[in-house]
Amino acid sequence: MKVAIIIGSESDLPIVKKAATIFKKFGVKYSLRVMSAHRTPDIAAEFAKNAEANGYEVVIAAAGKAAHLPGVLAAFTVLPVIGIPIKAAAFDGMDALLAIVQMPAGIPVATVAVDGAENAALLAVQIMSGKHPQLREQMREYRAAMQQAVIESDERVQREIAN
Ligand code: RP5
Repeated sequence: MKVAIIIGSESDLPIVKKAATIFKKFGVKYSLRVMSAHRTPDIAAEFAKNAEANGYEVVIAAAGKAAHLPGVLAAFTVLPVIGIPIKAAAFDGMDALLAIVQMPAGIPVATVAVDGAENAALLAVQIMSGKHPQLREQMREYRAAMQQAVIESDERVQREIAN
């Protein structure tokens, strides 16, 4: 079980580190590569064409500005592609969000929130859990831990602030 995380620029790295953290937690192998739909189009296309043969099950692609990377990768593979719009300078990530989410019919890209790397990784785990049932169990445990954290947060707030 292996996921590809592709970033359009090294400047996207701080955001996608959150996805890497999730994969480490779930014991999912991943590759993290810098490839650009505009600056290295041939490398990006070749990677996507070979991704399935190279054992990847899901591709995550993060890009900012005119964020064509997820769509271009999706055009060259039938693997599921998850796009992370990155908040770059000018439009608070709205530019990347629209570029990634508005795919033409036939080539879907599952788009998460702006800078939503954590959800991209969780969605990848959920997709792979169809083939790897142990991931589904881990996801249940992850949710239970999250629920517990919120309950504890509620208790803390009530104890320290509300009274
Ligand atoms: C996109 O342009 C990248 O994904 C990045 O988010 C943005 C800016 O890239 P740099 O100019 O920082 O390399 O292609």
